[in-house]
Amino acid sequence: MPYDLGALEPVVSGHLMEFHYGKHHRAYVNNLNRLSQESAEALAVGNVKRYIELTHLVKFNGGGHLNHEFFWETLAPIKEGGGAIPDKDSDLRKMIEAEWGTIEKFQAHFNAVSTSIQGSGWGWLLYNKGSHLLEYRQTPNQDTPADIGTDLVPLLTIDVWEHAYYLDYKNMRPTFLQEMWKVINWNKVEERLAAAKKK
Ligand code: MN3
Repeated sequence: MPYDLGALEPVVSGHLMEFHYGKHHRAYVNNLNRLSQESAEALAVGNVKRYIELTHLVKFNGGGHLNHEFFWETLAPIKEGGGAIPDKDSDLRKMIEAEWGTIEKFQAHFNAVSTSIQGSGWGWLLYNKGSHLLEYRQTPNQDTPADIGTDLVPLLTIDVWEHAYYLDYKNMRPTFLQEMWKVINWNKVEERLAAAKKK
């Protein structure tokens, strides 16, 4: 965790983070550890049927761990630069403007489409290594961008599972999404874009 649990206030309360990081994310990690051991045991005794069942659970809990780890690093406290929009001449800003016109229009698009995700999932800003363009995509449940395509490198994500906002925002997912831009770590997003282009 790159900051204290209360450091994202007033956008995300420490109380919510205690549950989201301390309970939900923790559960994915604990399940993943247990399941990898069970999988190894199933394979060792040649129980392929059980192994395949466990693989689905490994994918869900492993995705849950990876997505949350990536999400925490996508955020930063306001006093540590959270929400500070990238410079006009930065590569990231230019690429967002080429795709959506302005940062504000990109955020509005991201919020509108992420609001419409049915049930649980994640909204993503991705770099497409094939087209060399930025894309918005969404993943259901704990699917990761790797489940959509190997050319897609994640740059930014917001968790829209109900547990990500209910304690602070009740059922108001659109308000939660609007507020979250105040704690997006754009420096980190720029670093990820630079790294993705070198791959
Ligand atoms: Mn979550």
